[in-house]
Amino acid sequence: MAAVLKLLVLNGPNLQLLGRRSPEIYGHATLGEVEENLARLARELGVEVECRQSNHEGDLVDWVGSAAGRFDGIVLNAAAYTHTSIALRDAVAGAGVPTVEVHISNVAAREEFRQRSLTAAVCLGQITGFGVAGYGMALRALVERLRAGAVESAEGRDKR
Ligand code: CA2
Repeated sequence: MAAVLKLLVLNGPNLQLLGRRSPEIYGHATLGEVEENLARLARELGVEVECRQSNHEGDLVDWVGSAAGRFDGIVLNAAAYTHTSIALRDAVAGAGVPTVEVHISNVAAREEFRQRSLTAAVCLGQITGFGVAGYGMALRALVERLRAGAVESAEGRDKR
């Protein structure tokens, strides 16, 4: 029997403020609520999910870097590091763990500096502008791809 898929959800700087400031941009749900909803969705999908948040670039780089062999996929909202971090892009590319980039707001419709993502090109794809529902969309997309064998799970990578 195939192992239960394990997905890592990473949130970057200032996302601990979700639901507490700027609701017109980021909505009313708190990060805790987003994580609870993802845990519920994971149970529905029959997968495991682990959620982490950090304001520190190095934490995100370390977590992505150590995901290989432990997680089958990553949902990544790197927040402002999306637009600045070559280190995070290199970590995503180097880990070889299928990653979906998420943005709560529609970054394409915001300031010019938000319209460049350093990480998107090394991700499977990007979901932006659907509010916090984007996290669930990303989780479903990853699970679908992994189950279809379109991308390799940690189990498959370990057997290589
Ligand atoms: O839309 C997104 O998800 C972003 O990744 C959010 C980042 C921003 O820098 C990106 O350009 C787009 C900002 C996260 C800060 O989160 C806050 C939440 C509530 C109040 C203030 C900040």
